[in-house]
Amino acid sequence: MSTPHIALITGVTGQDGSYLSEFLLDKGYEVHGLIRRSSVDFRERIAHLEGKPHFHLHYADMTDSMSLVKLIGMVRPTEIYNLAAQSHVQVSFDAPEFTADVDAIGVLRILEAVRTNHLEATCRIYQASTSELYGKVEEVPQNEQTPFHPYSPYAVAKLYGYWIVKEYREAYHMFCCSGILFNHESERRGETFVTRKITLAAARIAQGKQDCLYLGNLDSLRDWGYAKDYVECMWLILQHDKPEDFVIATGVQHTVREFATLAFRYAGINLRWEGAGVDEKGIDQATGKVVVAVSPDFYRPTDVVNLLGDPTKAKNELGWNPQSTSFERLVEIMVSHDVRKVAADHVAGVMRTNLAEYLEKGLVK
Ligand code: NAP
Ligand code: G4F
Repeated sequence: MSTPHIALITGVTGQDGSYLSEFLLDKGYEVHGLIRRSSVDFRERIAHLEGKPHFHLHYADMTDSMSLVKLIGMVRPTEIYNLAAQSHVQVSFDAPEFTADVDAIGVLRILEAVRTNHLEATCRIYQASTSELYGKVEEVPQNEQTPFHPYSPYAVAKLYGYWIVKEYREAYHMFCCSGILFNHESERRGETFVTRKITLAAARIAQGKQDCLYLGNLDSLRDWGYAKDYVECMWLILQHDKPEDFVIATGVQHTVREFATLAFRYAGINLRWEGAGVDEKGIDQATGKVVVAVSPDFYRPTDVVNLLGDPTKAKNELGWNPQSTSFERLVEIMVSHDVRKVAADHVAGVMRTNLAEYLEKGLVK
């Protein structure tokens, strides 16, 4: 009988954790997810998986070593996907210590929990690393050899995670790897990341439920891919014959302004841009109304403005296709989802959280 595939996913309730759970269940894995205690039991992204016989959830926390040691000892995973993180860059300026605890020391806790349970030889570990490591970029595009220059408390914490994984690989011969993933988005993306903030606002504005969308740096360039495509790569990295780090990206770059222009177009609004800097406005060509404006509240103390990944290594060595979902298709998927969601919320008379209003007033970053 072949060895059973047992995966432990930290961050299972997040965007990537939910897609990865689906992907691994389809492959026949026994999937265990780490969840943390919260005052509201709201696990929207994985609700459809709960109750499935091969899907199990366990309470623990990335800031609590003992809970991790116990959980890993009980599950005895053959693969760990460490996706848990305080993943919002702007929030990391407000909560830098918590970000470091989860995103840096949390990685160390996972590695040590594997060693404590003597699973080094049987458990492969994937670490959710990030293009934010390139930060104030030293070259464009960025590949596995590009020097790092982290440019936020989040990126500095993630840099520790990257290096400690490399250290444990060399010191203890563990199969642990970092996927250096560029931005990947979806209809499950958190609502305060720029893409989802835009697609939800475009849907609401088109349906008369919001007047204006406030954004920060419109010139920022990102290499945006589809999250569903990226979780396949996490798995491929752990199936590779040797433990290595990989850049995962599409190799195509767009500005925040371009994303907004396309999202509004898919929602039925053609934008014209006028002005510059904080005075720039996106105007609905049909009505002349300002529907996008800039608010300095969304500027960051230091911002990463030129991310473009070179996925050649992943393409050649893992056989991964970086272009399976185009930028245009990604925006279309997100907008059409949010147009339906906003309409359904209205029909059902659902009182949404005040997030939309807060976002509009610039009270939530
Ligand atoms: P996400 O949606 O923000 O999900 C983060 C997950 O981490 C959630 O499940 C969250 O749980 C969990 N978490 C946070 N603090 C925790 C703690 N103390 N203990 C246990 N769990 C905790 O993030 P994502 O977009 O799926 O990204 C997944 C990973 O990839 C993250 O590490 C992120 O930094 C990294 N990454 C993401 C991208 C991207 O573009 N999406 C790119 C590169 C790297 P709750 O639901 O309880 O909050
Ligand atoms: O959507 P963002 O908040 O994503 P960011 O900072 O690139 O981080 C995401 O991707 C990383 C991979 O590179 C992950 F590691 C990380 O966990 C996260 O998933 O912002 C994208 C860009 C930034 O330059 C930001 O300044 O959009 C700019 N932006 C402009 N207006 C805005 C806004 N970002 C947000 N969140 N909200 C705005 O109103």
